[in-house]
Amino acid sequence: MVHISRICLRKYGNFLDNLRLYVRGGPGGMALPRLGGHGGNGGDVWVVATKNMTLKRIKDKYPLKRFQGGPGGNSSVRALKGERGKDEEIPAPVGITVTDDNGRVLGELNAEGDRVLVAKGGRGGTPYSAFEPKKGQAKQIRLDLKLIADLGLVGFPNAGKSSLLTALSNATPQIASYAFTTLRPEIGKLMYPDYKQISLADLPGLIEGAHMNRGMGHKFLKHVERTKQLLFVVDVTGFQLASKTPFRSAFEAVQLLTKELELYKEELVSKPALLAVNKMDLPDAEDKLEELEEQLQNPEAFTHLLPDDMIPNNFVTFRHVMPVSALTGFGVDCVKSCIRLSLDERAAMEMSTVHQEKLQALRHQLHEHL
Ligand SMILES: Nc1nc2c(ncn2[C@@H]2O[C@H](COP(=O)(O)OP(=O)(O)OP(=O)(O)O)[C@@H](O)[C@H]2O)c(=O)[nH]1
Ligand SMILES: [Mg+2]
Repeated sequence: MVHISRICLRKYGNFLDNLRLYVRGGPGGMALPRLGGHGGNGGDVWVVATKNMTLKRIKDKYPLKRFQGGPGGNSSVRALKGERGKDEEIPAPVGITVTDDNGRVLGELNAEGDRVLVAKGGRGGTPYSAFEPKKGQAKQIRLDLKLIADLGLVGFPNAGKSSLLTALSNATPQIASYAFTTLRPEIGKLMYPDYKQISLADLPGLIEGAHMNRGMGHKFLKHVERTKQLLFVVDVTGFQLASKTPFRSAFEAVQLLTKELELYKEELVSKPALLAVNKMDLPDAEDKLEELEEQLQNPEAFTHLLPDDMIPNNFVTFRHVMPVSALTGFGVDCVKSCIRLSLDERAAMEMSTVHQEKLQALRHQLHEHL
């Protein structure tokens, strides 16, 4: 009898698809009432699309997640007009929507160099403001990676990704027995009895060498970045692209796919991931599944099956390993529930982080007012 699902404990990945930051414009400089001098304006805070940046990198580089513009210079006898405060720039990845805490969109970063103003510096003191300098704007902002779907299907060609999407959702992608049937992402919606909807992106198949752009690899891998979680799909009987390329078992396929993602962008591998072992209707599928499960439990012991340079640095621990047949419908309901479970768990975890951060921000504000 086939195990319907094996739940593996997996540390939640550290891939980030959103990040909250505290930003504050610099305070305006002091005026000089005696000589009618103006204080300089405080510096602004900008989010700037920068090459090779990720949300995780912002968090690692700025653990406090607080950004402040420089203070405006005070007016003095030597310089009646105080200097303007220095602008603060937050480097962020391309493909980001910037919102404030109320969900209002402040701007989008669609290309390298795009900039969004998130907090204006305070005006320096002037005779018109009774020489009182102003504080800069202060707010929490949120950077959200623009996602194409909640989950993305990752697999070699012909694994049955499009067939699985068809079995799970209302989508009708093209299905065929030749490689690279899918060339553009197609999104399907998974409907649940409580009206919750989850989007699943059917992505083009990856091949060995995708990270070096083989088989339009980069274009395809880019889509994988833009989903919250990954649904790996492998053919339980293995895969061979062409008669001249090596045959890969399901275990090898999992590890080679992991390595391709890792070589493209290491963070991708830290996304929560599930594994659908497809084509369970084929002969010997149960024996092969058993072998795969054994190998996945102790992948280090089976690295000799992989080319030396294709052993992943970190093996993916799947949140669920789900045998399924997209053709007969076996296990499809289970895949659907596991997907829901995985996303709900992640959302609950994120919610508790947001609450903790809000609490921390309140404590901070209180401290500042004391
Ligand atoms: N026996 C069997 N065949 C399947 C199953 N799922 C898919 N197939 C067949 O496998 C072939 C490839 O299926 P697709 O769904 O197009 O595979 P894909 O992963 O989307 O392939 P690409 O788009 O080329 O990457 C088709 O001939 C399907 O009919 C299954 O559960 N059992
Ligand atoms: Mg396809």
